[in-house]
Amino acid sequence: MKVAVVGATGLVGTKMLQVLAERNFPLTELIPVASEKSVGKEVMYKGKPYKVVTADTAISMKPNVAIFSAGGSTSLEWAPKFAAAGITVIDNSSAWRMDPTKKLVVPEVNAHALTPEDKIIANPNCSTIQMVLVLEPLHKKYGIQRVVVSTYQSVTGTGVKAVDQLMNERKGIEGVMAYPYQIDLNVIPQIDVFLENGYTKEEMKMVKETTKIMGDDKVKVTATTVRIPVMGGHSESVNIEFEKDFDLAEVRNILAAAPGVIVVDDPSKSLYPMPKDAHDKDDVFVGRIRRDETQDNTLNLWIVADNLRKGAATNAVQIAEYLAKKNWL
Ligand code: A2P
Ligand code: 11C
Repeated sequence: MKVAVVGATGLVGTKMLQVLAERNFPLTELIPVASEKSVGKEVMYKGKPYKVVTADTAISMKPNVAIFSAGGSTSLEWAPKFAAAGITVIDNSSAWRMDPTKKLVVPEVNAHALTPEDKIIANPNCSTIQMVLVLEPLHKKYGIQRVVVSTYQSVTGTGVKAVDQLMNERKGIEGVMAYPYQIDLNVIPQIDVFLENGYTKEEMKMVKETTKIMGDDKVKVTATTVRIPVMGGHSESVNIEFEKDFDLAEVRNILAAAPGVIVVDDPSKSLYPMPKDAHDKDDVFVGRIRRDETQDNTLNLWIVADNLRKGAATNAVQIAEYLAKKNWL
């Protein structure tokens, strides 16, 4: 299987190479793709160097699948060209997510929606992926009516420039700013741009993508997304109102059995998920599971995952694994 990684020199692209290698994806040839300025540079895969090529050259090399993480405009321009050449595209940008003709996939939740005809498949936003993995098994059992989520998001979600900003601020060095404000010793209640309704684009991604992935517009989501000076993963405080009542022990059992989810929840030992522990892990961690005592049928919990792993690279590679297993690539 020939695999192109478009954006192979970026933060998520680098993680994709790492995840493909770790999971032993059935890859016979790697085609790393980046912008013109990076052509000829080398990226490492399983200890061997591979030369970066342009998207045009990659198409002529006829990969079976191209995993994109090179930004929305590159995806809008290049994904249709790859697809027209018969190459399946898995795209990590927001370019195609809400296009009704494209599937938005978290394999544990809706891989069944995929068909061999899907040539451009969208990978959801990181903060959405980790939340739906936990919501889906509970929705099946108790029927979710409403979700109120507040996020605590890692600077790695913004990219290298933001990681540099945090590290420079920590060392007292002046440098490029990824955010309009200092992030070290601060909290910024804005992720991405503001929209006309007063919410940010990140907040509305969580609202709309959740409904599309779960395939049920009865699941209402309202979100506040916040950047914090943390590396390693995104955290989420989630309040979930169900149609039916639940038993807390049963909720824990459902989550413990859910694919890709690990329950870390022992208040007596101060055990709960933290981004420091989720870093470089493929799983989604859930804890602080407790009843909301102010309202019937309502649960509070805390979700943490590495946003570059399950939130981006791992989810995209899992989609590719599913397609490979079906012999659709
Ligand atoms: P390059 O390193 O040559 O700029 P990040 O999200 O971390 O900023 O990474 C973006 C990734 O997308 C990089 O690998 C970048 O390559 C790549 N990229 C940007 N523009 C293009 C393009 N037109 N074609 C292919 N890759 C691109
Ligand atoms: C962040 N969630 O943490 C964003 C990054 O739509 O894939 C990912 C943006 C996206 O800043």
